[in-house]
Amino acid sequence: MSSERHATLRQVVHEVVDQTPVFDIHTHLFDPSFGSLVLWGIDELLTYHYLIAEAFRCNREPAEHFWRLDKSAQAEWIWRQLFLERSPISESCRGVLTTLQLLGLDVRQRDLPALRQHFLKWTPETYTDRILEISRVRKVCMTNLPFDDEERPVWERGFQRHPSFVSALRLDPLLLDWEKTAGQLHHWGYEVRADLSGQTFGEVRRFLSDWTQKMDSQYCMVSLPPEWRFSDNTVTNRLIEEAVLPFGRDHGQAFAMMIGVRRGVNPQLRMAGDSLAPTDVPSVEALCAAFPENRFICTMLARENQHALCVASRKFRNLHIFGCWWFLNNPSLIEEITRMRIELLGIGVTPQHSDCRVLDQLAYKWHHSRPILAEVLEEKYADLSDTGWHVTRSEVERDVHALLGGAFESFIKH
Ligand code: HDL
Ligand code: ZN
Repeated sequence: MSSERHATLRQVVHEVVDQTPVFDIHTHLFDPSFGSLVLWGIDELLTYHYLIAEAFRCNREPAEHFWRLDKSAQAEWIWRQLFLERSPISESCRGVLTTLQLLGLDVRQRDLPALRQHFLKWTPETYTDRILEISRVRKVCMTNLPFDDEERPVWERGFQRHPSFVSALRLDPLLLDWEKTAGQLHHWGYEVRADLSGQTFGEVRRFLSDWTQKMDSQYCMVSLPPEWRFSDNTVTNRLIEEAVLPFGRDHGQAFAMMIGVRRGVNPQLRMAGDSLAPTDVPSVEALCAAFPENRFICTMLARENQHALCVASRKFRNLHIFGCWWFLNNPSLIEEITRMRIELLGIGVTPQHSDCRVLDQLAYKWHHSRPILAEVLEEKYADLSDTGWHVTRSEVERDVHALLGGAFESFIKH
């Protein structure tokens, strides 16, 4: 390909990827109506659990010293440990600075109190729209938990929904803590029994239907441990096969599985104390094969699982894979995984989601991921050009819209 054509292709691809609005298909963000559940601003950015884990490694103070501090003191401690006493070179630290830069703030003073002043002028509502605009994110999928005592009342009293926020119904307590959750469901009027007998599965399906309707949920989801196996005769699997999947077939709801988290390997770190392990891709293949009428969405936490998961998605058109999740959300791994996925799956994949917990993170997580996707796409389109197949700008726009949430929207559509 001529150097002029390559230069034009590069410019088109990077422009399109940079400007295409994103559907962020998995986050822990909330519609502004959720009040205190909406996390935003510099102190929340600095006390994101990724940074807590990194800061704890910098000294030997007892964990309780940190947990006793209030939010702003925690933020100041992390700012000192990770930004002042050593260069903020990790991806999580870089993200804080990218966000401040995109907000037009000057970090050269390294003055946290001065930086805090800039956040005083915002409200959750105005800041939400500002961050969505900076990030070019058109739609954000929340992680919604009817079992959360702070979140549930907001859904029960109802609220005016922000047009850019949609829901996903999170099922971890139902599928992974049935003993306790059965009691809660029974208290709410669902005739369920801890031993799964009687009308339990029908009543769980009624619960799923009620809350899917209340939230207008886009899909159901669960985070499964690395030990999960399709063939095990467990309460989790019986609830999946007898309740969640029949509900999914009857109501056109896809089922998302995020697999590989080992919760609380270091309890001292609280939410920052989770780790990972490789899981069993054949179990996902067996599920897709056994339930061809269901649609499955999947991401795995271990780098070691990524190639096999791509191949599984090649084998089953009812399996859509997504994201460079959590410990994979780093430039070197995003590039490796995205290149492999495009080579194996073409456009039928969702390369990235943000998993944001703090609203401001939308700005940096997409600002960091977009150029990586653009580099991979430019390389692949250049390879096509070398065969004589030259993509047009509108074809690049079509492909990038699909990769940034469009293909996912088609996949989950009823
Ligand atoms: O279970 C999940 O959805 C994970 O994404 C966890 O929330 C994790 O704590 C996280 O925030 N990852 O980015
Ligand atoms: Zn998450």
